[in-house]
Amino acid sequence: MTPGVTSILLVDDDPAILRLLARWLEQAGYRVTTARDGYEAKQAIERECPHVVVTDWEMPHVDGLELCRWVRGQNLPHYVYLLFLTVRAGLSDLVRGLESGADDFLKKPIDKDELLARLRSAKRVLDLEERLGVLARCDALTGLASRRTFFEFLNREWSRSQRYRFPLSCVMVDIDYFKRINDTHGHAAGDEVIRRVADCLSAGCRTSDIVSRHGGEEFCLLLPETIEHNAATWADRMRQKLAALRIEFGGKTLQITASLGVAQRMSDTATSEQLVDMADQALIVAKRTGRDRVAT
Ligand code: GH3
Ligand code: MG
Ligand code: MG
Ligand code: MG
Ligand code: MG
Repeated sequence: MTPGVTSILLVDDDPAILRLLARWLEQAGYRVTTARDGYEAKQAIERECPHVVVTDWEMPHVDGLELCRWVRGQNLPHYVYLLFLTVRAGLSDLVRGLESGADDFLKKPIDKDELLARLRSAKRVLDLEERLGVLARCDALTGLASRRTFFEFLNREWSRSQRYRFPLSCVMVDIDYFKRINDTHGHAAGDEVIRRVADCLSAGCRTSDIVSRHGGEEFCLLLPETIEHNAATWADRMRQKLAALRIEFGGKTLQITASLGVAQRMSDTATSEQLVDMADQALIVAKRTGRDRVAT
C-alpha cells in the first residue's frame, strides 16, 4: 500500500462500469484495482488489503452481500470501508446491505460527484480508525510500542522461537531512583527523562527487536535470535549509554542510571509470560545488588 494514497478495490461484473469508475477514481488520485466478481475480489483482498471496497450487489458466484459478510469475518490488517452499488432502491434492500457489513451504499446509475463525496466521507472514518490504532499500539509519551503491542509481538516471536529453536531474550529496564527526579525537578522533567531513555533504547536496538514502555519508568525489550550472553552484553552497553546521557531540562542538566534484567527462553520456560517474569526477577536482583547494573 502506498502511504497517504487511498487504495480502492472496485468490484463489478459489468466491464463498462468497471472501466468508467476506475477512470473517475484514478483521475481523483485513488489507487485502483478491479475485480469482476466477489470471488476475484476475495483473492485481491487477501493479496493486498485495500482501504475501500466499492462493490456491485448483483454478481455471479459470490455477490456483493456475501462479499461484505466475508470481509467482516476476516482478520484483516486494518478496517476496510465497504461501499455497495445497487439498482435496488427499496428500504429493505438497503437494510440488508448495511446489515451484511457495508458502511454505505450508492444507487445506480452512479453519479460521479456523489461517489467522490462518499469516498471523502469514507476517508474520515478510515483516518479515525487509523488514529485509534496508533493510540492502542503506541505509548503516547514516547511513541514506543505499548504493553499490549509488546505481548502481541512476544507471542508471535515465542511460537517462532519454539518452532525453529531460535533463542529469544527479554530485557527489562527500570530507571534508578526515578521518583527523586520527579520530586526534585517536577513531573515535566521526569517525562523528558522517560522520552530520552526511550529514544536511547530505540536507537540502540535492531529493527527486528521491539522496545516497549511497560509502565511508568519501566521498559521491556524483546531480542529475537539472541542468546542471553549477547543480550547481557548489549544490555551493559545500553546501561553505559544511559549513564552517559546528559538531559537538558529547564536550564539544568540531568543525569540518570538504570538497572537491567536479562533472561532467555530456556527449554523449561513454560509460557511467554514466564520469560518476562524471569527478566523481571533479574531486574530485582540488579536493583538489590546496587543498581546501575545488569543481572541475568
Ligand atoms: P528504583 O530505583 O527502585 O526503581 O526507584 P524509583 O524511584 O525509580 O521507583 P519507584 O517505582 O518508586 O518510582 C517510580 C516513579 O515513577 C513513581 C511515579 O510517580 C513515577 N512515574 C510513573 N509514570 C510516570 C510518568 O509518566 N511521568 C513521570 N514524570 N513520572 C512517572
Ligand atoms: Mg451486477
Ligand atoms: Mg525505578
Ligand atoms: Mg519502576
Ligand atoms: Mg537467569
